[in-house]
Amino acid sequence: MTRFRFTTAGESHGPALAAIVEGLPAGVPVSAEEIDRELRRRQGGYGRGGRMRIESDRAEILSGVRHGETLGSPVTLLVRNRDWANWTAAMSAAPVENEGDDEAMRRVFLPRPGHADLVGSLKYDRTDARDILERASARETAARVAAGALAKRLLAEAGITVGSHVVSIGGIVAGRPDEMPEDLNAASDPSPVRCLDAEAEGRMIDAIDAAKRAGDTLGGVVEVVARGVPAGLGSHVSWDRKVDGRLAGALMSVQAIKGVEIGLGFEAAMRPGSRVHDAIRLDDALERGGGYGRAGNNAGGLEGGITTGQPVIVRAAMKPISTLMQPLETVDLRTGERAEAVRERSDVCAVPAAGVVAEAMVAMVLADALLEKVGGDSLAEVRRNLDGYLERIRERGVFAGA
Ligand code: EPS
Repeated sequence: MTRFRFTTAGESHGPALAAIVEGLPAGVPVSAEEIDRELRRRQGGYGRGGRMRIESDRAEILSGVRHGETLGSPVTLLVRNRDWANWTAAMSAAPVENEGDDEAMRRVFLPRPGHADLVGSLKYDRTDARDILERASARETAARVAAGALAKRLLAEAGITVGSHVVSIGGIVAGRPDEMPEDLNAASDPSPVRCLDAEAEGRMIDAIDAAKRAGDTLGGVVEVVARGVPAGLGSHVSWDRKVDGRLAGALMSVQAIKGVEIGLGFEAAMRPGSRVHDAIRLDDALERGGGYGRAGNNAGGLEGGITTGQPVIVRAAMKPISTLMQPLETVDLRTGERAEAVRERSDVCAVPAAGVVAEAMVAMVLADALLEKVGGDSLAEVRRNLDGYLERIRERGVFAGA
């Protein structure tokens, strides 16, 4: 990310998470309430564990916003961990007296297969895997969602919306609606698993209950849809400017994500080209496609690393959470003895929340690509540049049709 950048900091049970967001133009309306709405969406979903009953995530805006509008300067967001109150000694930045008390320090010597516990401990030369898992925890995604809310606001001001829904949980696959709802989140958010198929929703909930009883966890697939994306974001000219690669990288960086598909995805590899590629026609209906439309959208709104003007459709596959109440075999980091992995409080399934996190990541990649295309130091300038560009490609479409 070059134009819109963000970084996060903070441990899962430290005092707070923070995000610094750079590159927002001046004049973007921003409110803590709007960010908090996104944070609440991330906290929800059937299958979450005890932590979400402790937290009620709220963003404090520490810089970059004045009287409800961005200044163009870096925006700092802080999300406090309420659970910190229970961890002040175990996670103290300063040395504490009872450091030798492994239990009080909540030290972890039994790394969980699938988590960063073992590899992080090797790489950073730590014996207490708590030094690793605190940052590897998906709690960090709260900061991403807060930052993503700013990107979403910028995109909304430019006519671009980003929503998501759950495609599958634990192997139960939702039926696909004939047409995606225009306001995707309005349709998916009321579902406890953020699923558009009511019949599959019931089976997903049963599967989560069964996994919980068995001390197990479940993964799944989420889909993000971005609408109103103009044709021409990203570029074919260099590998690191392709929007599909940037989306895949951004989504794969989310905790527990193991795969990303765009449009038809892996299915495209099974079909002949005639049943994959989306025929081109002159079509005014695709408002931001420059007067060109398509017979379908198997490409997921991306060709040659450039957006086509059709909805951008990306799916991410989340593995099951690696903290199991019926733990797998592991090795004690102190003694090398065979042991059972640590049981920590955790979620049974966080797939519905992963959709919200995926929206944030997609929004930040698209905000970056939008600013790269049209530039602008103020929101008004971004809009003017975007309108000028859209007019130019529309003229071309009209010309081709004449
Ligand atoms: C999470 C908070 C964490 C976990 C979960 C995500 O809180 P705690 O560890 O205190 O229960 O519930 O993280 C994991 C499942 C993980 O493996 O790291 C959150 O805020 O999303």
